[in-house]
Amino acid sequence: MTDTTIEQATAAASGAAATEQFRSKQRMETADVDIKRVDTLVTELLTAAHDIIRRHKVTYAEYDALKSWLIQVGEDGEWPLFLDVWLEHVVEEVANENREGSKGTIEGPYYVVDSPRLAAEATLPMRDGEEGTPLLFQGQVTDVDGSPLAGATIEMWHADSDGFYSQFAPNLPEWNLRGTVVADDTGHFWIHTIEPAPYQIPTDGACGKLIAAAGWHAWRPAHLHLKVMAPGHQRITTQLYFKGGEHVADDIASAVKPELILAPAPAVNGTGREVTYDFVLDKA
Ligand code: MBD
Ligand code: FE
Repeated sequence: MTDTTIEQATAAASGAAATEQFRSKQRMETADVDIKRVDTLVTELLTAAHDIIRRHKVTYAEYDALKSWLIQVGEDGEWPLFLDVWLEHVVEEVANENREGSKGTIEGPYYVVDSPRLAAEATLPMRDGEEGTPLLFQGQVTDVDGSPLAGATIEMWHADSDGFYSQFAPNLPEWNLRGTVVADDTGHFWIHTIEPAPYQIPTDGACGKLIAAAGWHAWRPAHLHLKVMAPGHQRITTQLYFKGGEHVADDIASAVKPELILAPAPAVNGTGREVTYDFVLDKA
């Protein structure tokens, strides 16, 4: 544990960075949602809230607690965190329900576009002596017919061994544990990194306050984030977890699927562990 990093990492700082990232990469279609859809969706959402208020006889004290909490979510910049932890998993489920290829899961708030491009066999950018068990993550990208996808790209980003993401916590190199690996002519890749730690939602912000107030836990299991793409194919956004890891069975973000759990073995060459995982992309 690096104490200075923990002392200086605040909910408001990572929230502000996540809000900034979201604005810069906003999916274009969000700009123009059909008027009928807005009417239907917002009316149904409000009607559901009205039903809950009546059914549970919500008091003014509870209404005011909600109001001040919502204000704090905005002030802490925690809307990306809140939405990605508690809603995104269902959006992802609906978006990808007809996919035949590899499973995906949520993107979360900490993706950054344009990470450094790396060769098919590469080590993610990391500090000298980066803490954590070395991990070789290797595999092949194919289409649903099994044809190799030459030149596919595998973007990987993940937390360090303290559970911190570069660009969202202080004192980390800009691209620490982030890279875009270009697969070889047969779609193969070999990514050397370290195993991340579980991620704890900041306890000092609005989301942490909700978790404490509701008596929940604040943890996501250790995970690798990935985006895999190839020309003419649908991009997969996914995460991979580690068998037997803490909170694999009770992820606060509900983003674990059985197909996404890795079981690394001791490395054949060198130290640490290694695992093979292949990606199957649907045609676009
Ligand atoms: C994360 O690291 C993450 O992946 C998600 C989905 C939400 C919060 C933190
Ligand atoms: Fe994450």
